[in-house]
Amino acid sequence: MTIAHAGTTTAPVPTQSTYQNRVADYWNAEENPVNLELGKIDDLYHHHYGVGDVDWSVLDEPDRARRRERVTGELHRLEHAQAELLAGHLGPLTPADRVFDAGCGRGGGSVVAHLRHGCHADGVTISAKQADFANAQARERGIDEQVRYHHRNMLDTGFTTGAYAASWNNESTMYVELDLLFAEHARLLRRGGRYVVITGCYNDTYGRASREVSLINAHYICDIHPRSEYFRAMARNRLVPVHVEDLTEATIPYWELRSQADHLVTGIEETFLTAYRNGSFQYLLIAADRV
Ligand code: SAH
Ligand code: GPP
Ligand code: MG
Repeated sequence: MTIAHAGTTTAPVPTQSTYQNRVADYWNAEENPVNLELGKIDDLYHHHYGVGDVDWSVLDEPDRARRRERVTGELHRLEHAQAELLAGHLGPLTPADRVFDAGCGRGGGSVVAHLRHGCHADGVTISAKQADFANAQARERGIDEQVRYHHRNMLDTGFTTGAYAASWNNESTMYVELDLLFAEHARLLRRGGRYVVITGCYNDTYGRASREVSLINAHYICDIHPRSEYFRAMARNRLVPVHVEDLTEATIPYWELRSQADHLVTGIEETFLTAYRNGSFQYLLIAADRV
């Protein structure tokens, strides 16, 4: 096992499949303005969507450049609110506690959790480029002693058993088999530790995956799970839900604004809106206790 010091650590990744190599390629190459332009605002780089009501007055701004800037700021505010919502379910935590950010992207979520709780954080991403980027950000903030990012497989982290008071997946469960993922969280969390997931899942009451869900899978190279599978896999892995929240209604305004942000759209916006509106897809938060 490689011990974490300042800078990215890369452990051998024996379980990495061809699929996981393709996922890593996607994230090593990813440079969407919708992520980089938002992150630049306050150096919190998120790879997740937003929640909450939109301030629609941003679209009334007459000056084109200023309008773009305000739309960018508004989308970032909503993505940040999502990260704070998740971090609020991790606690209570102290600066002595350690948290695990599974599928950490460019690192924003671990920074938010650290700033809120003072805790130590270990973020893991399958993309070496993301881990390097996130570690550079932590150094610039002067929090690299407490917040560290690792280029590893979240299914097989090599971290210490029982060392974590809380852990989470923010929009990263659709890349892995849930049983393997939850087994690793259950191993890392101490008894009574908290696990939180925010994810897009397909709705079992609709039936199987809709056309829109399949389009989202193709767009991101992922495999969205049905809602039911989360609860089955948690029950099999000593994770007992304590709070479940359907965030679908809360995320739709973000997508409505994003679909009108000509300078930021990626082309997937209408698919998300259709998927949420036709009832085939849900945005879900689950908080669970490790028993
Ligand atoms: N949680 C972050 C990023 C979500 S994007 C945020 O909210 O901003 C999805 C992330 O999952 C990417 O960083 C990708 O590298 C990571 N990921 C996908 N499969 C992974 C795996 N097997 N192990 C570690 N990270 C993985
Ligand atoms: C968010 O990342 C997207 C994912 C992690 C994959 C799919 C998520 C679902 C809920 C289905 P991003 O911020 O990089 O996406 P985008 O570039 O579209 O903003
Ligand atoms: Mg994004």
